[in-house]
Amino acid sequence: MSFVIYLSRRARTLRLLGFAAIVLVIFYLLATYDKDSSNLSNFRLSKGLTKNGQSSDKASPQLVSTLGNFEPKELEDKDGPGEKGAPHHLQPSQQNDAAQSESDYGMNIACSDEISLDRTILDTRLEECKRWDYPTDLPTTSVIIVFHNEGWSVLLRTVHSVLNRTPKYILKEILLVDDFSDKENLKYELEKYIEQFDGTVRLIRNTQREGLIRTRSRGAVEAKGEVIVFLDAHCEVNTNWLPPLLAPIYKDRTTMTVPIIDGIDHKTFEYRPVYGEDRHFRGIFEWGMLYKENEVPERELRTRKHNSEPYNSPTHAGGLFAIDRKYFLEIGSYDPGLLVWGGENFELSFKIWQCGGSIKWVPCSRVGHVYRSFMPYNFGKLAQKKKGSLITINYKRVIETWFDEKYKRFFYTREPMARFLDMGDISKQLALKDRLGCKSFQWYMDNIAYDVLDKFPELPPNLHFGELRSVAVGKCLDTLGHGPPSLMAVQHCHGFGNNQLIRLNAKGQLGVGERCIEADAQGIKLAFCRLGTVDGPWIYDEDSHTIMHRVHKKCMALHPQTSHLSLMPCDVNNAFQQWLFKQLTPKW
Ligand SMILES: [Mn+2]
Repeated sequence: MSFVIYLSRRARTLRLLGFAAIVLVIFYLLATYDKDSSNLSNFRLSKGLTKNGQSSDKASPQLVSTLGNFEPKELEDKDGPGEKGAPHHLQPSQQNDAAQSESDYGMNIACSDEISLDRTILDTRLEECKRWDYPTDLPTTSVIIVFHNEGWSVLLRTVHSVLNRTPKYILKEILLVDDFSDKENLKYELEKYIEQFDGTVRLIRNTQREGLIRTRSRGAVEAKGEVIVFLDAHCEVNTNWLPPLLAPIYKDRTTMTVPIIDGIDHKTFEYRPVYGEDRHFRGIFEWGMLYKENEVPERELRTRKHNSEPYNSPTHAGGLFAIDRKYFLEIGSYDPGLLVWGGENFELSFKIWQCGGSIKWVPCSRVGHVYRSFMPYNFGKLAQKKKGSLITINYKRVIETWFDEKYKRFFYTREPMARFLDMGDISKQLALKDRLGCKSFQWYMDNIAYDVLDKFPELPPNLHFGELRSVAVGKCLDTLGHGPPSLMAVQHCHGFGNNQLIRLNAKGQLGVGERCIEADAQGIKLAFCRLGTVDGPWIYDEDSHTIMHRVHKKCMALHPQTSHLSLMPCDVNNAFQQWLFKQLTPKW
């Protein structure tokens, strides 16, 4: 019985497949018929267009049973170095070039140079992503790529991947904005190279170094597309990456969309996903304003019908996103008082959410990004005259503009030296917030970033912060710049804070930066703070100057000979167990 059913099902399936094959052949013939007269020829189109090219109502993407309307007709298939996103390894004789380019660029340009600018990469999308039909009258788009002394082949592979994987009629232009590079090949040679693209690739240059943030804002002003997409200059866009980013903006122009980022290895240029399959993440932050990601909460996932649909995110990493150009300018683009780089992702996120817009991450849009080993250039003149850490100055501007008082306190608890920083004048930002009628930060925390406090709870105030100096040797507790888990040490007290800026909060947590100080049998250690907790085991006695571990009932002690730090039975008269918190004053 079941065998018979199996046979008849099989026959039906075969008939269906045959029919589908014939339809596909007809479709192919139709679609390729007017190849040269149509910009759309690379893409299967075009349902739902009315005469003037406007959709009667702003259509939403539809999940269909066939291949989606913007999916490429044929799969890219090539062989060669780095094709299909495979890692490419140089010959041993090329190791010098590799090392040189890694120190010049923070990535192995010698390796990149051997890989085709038109290479194929892995399609990392969920299967379901291939079955979405998107509206065909999506807004025209400028892809804005800001660069400063980028490696030639990496920059141009970004450009080629966009040209190869974007519908021509939607791509208004690729706008390259040069932030005052001085590498020779990025001058005349680059201008000459892009001539082959007949104006689709446009190049403008700053006449002095402006930094990423201001250069992006300039790109937005100069762009001609209705939507702007910012990409870093070391990316490769994946199959059918743009329509999924545009569809939510087309539906609501106050929506900003963010692609899911894949990793491109900075040594081998291997293309690979950074997130586990079928798990969705979104951008959040901790109270020192470090960018973090969190698995998307159920509450958010439930709002969607299909697993490949976009979802709301409190913030984004900063480099890659799409936004309606006029909307971006209406909300003041980036705060022009922000310096060079850092914090601009938060500024834009808080502004968008609090002032009535939204941010969506889009699982069906994937873009590869090279994570560099280090930033291969300095900020030159941009960093001069500024006192203190540029990035913390930016954070201070952002939180002073967008946070409510309660949340500002958390930032200053986590970054106590920020109180001393000169953030400049934010009156224009506050006026903009007023003019746009923006909601409170509490509203944002309650409705959008409601998962932040699960991971990073409200911070108890610091009882003490500053250098933690050993009474016996006059040296300071120091992380040595190591990451956790690692042993803490004592070093000459330099007075700059940083790795020697220790905080003890009212719940016994001893912190340095975003890390915690804990103790085990090996000694006093820098450790990851337990997510979702702000307490700790430490008690500082202001009379005896000892730091006691409540659980082990022992005290933090310095070994007189080895300088090793460990827990020892408490002895209030032993100078090697006595510590003084010394509040720091800024040295800038
Ligand atoms: Mn980057």
